[in-house]
Amino acid sequence: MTDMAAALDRLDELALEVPSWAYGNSGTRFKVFGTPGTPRTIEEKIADAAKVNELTGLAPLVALHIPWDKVDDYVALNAYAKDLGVGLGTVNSNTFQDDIYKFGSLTHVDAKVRRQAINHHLECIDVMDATGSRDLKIWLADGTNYPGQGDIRGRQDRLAESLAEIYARLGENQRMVLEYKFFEPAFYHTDVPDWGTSYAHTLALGEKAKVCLDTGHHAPGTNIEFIVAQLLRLGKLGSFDFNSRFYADDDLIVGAADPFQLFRIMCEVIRGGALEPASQVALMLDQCHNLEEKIPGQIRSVLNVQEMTARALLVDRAALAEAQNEGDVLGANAILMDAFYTDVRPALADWRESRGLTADPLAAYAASGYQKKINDERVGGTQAGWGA
Ligand code: AFD
Ligand code: MN
Repeated sequence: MTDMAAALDRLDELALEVPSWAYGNSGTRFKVFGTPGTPRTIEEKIADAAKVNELTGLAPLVALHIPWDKVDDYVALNAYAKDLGVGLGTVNSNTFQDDIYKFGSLTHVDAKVRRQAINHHLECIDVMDATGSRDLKIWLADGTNYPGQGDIRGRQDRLAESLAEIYARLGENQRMVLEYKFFEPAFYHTDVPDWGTSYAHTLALGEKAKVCLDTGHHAPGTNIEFIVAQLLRLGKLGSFDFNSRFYADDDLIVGAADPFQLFRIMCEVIRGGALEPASQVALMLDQCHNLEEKIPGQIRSVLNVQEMTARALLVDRAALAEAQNEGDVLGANAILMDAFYTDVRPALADWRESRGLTADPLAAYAASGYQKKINDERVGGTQAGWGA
């Protein structure tokens, strides 16, 4: 096994992006519970994200969601974020909440609806011009609920045409990441349901189009780390939306349902060179916690990614390759499992202190008084949520 110090030395490369919407109220179709201290504005969401980054040193970027985070002056918003020690990251489009999109957006049979959806994405790229963001994230709720409801192939053709117009608008250093999801809100078919569809469309578009892999968007039992390895090998993995789910797309605390799967994913991230910032693979979280307090939930999430990355960095790759080449099944598996079974938490606590960070970010947050402060200050107004 690689020695701990050498492994943790590489952790400095780990930089995560947290979603602005993780700090707002969220829930299920049955109920969205409000919580005291919930942000009312994107500025308050950024302040909460900055607290996560201050305590963990792990999350220097905040992803925006348009129109939820719409402001008049994005340059000022960028400066506000920078003053708090964070930057503005991926711009996430939203063509899943306007009534006009009830039967689809970029795939819609009506050119007027497609036009509005395309224009929304062009506006998102205008936002990127102002914030200096690199990635436009496109996740479409487009799909159908019943066989026969829509022309599956025709929708692909219209999708390709719409994406091509959006792609043409991207600037020199901008990218589009096309996110797939196998179901929900559409129940029979989704127009971008799997990595193959996203890969096919992004390949047709060109170099600046990549796949976004949301770890909560696969059928149960899917070998996600295989998809990670394949997309990295093809040069088409643009970003992750890390989250966790037991059954559907639950957007739970990262690693909560299956820390071993997160470890295996991070093993392929490291093997594929995607831990290095130069890889330009965005390690973003997509979280919507219903019950737990938002900020501690995000702290837990980023720490879980850090912990599984540290374990994955312990894998002795030379020994593993040798065992693999020799067909040493049990030996190769043992090399991987030795790393996974290693409790890296004490060494991580020391590592954090060596970098001037608190050894225990969750305890530090609880002792910081920040939650009481925002509970007392954020009275009135409209708490941010899925619609806000
Ligand atoms: C929902 C979607 C998808 C998307 C996110 C932000 O399932 O994961 O990335 O909203 O729009 O979680
Ligand atoms: Mn997502």
